[in-house]
Amino acid sequence: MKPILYSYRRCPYAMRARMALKYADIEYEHREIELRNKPQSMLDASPKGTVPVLLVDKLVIDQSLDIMRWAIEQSDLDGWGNVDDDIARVWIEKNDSRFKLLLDQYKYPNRHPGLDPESVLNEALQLMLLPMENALQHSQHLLGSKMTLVDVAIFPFIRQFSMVDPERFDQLPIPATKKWLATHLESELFNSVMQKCPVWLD
Ligand SMILES: N[C@@H](CCC(=O)N[C@@H](CS)C(=O)NCC(=O)O)C(=O)O
Repeated sequence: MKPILYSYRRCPYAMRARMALKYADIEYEHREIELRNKPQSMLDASPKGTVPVLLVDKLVIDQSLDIMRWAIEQSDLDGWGNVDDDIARVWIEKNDSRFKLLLDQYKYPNRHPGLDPESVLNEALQLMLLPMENALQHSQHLLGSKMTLVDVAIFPFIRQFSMVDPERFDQLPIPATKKWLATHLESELFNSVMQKCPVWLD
């Protein structure tokens, strides 16, 4: 049986998982869900109710990074997994914790009426975007001359951040980061995992 992926098109965690599965050339059954109406079969497999969830026979992988790692264990022709684990962890943890929080604050200002979006943007710059710019001024990808799972894990979140206020993002002094983002946005890999799929019903 093919693996099954429960996914949501616009979810950045699901995007990174789909990109890794595609990269590793893994055939799977795609089950597009609605976050407001999650299929019972997904909740039975993973009661925490977040996407992505990958089912491989009896194995349930319900963290996006674990799905990425599983995918590149199957096939890793371009060496996405050849990284210094400590450096990779620092980037990804920063993205998934503090930067994700700032992203949500920036994206949903109505839910955070006490916060000034420009201050949130500035915090995100200091925390994530300027360190990325520094790295990308020196090399084409975050960890050097080759793309790795770190670039792919982080890219969907930077994309989402850039889309909150594209004009404001355009003004930021981060040319190398914008180029990195544009390269990912234009990539066949990304575009191939963004096709619209009908919603799966149990
Ligand atoms: N740590 C999880 C986070 C996944 C996550 O939070 N996904 C969101 C969608 S982007 C979700 O499913 N949220 C549940 C909901 O909104 O009900 C992972 O890396 O897979």
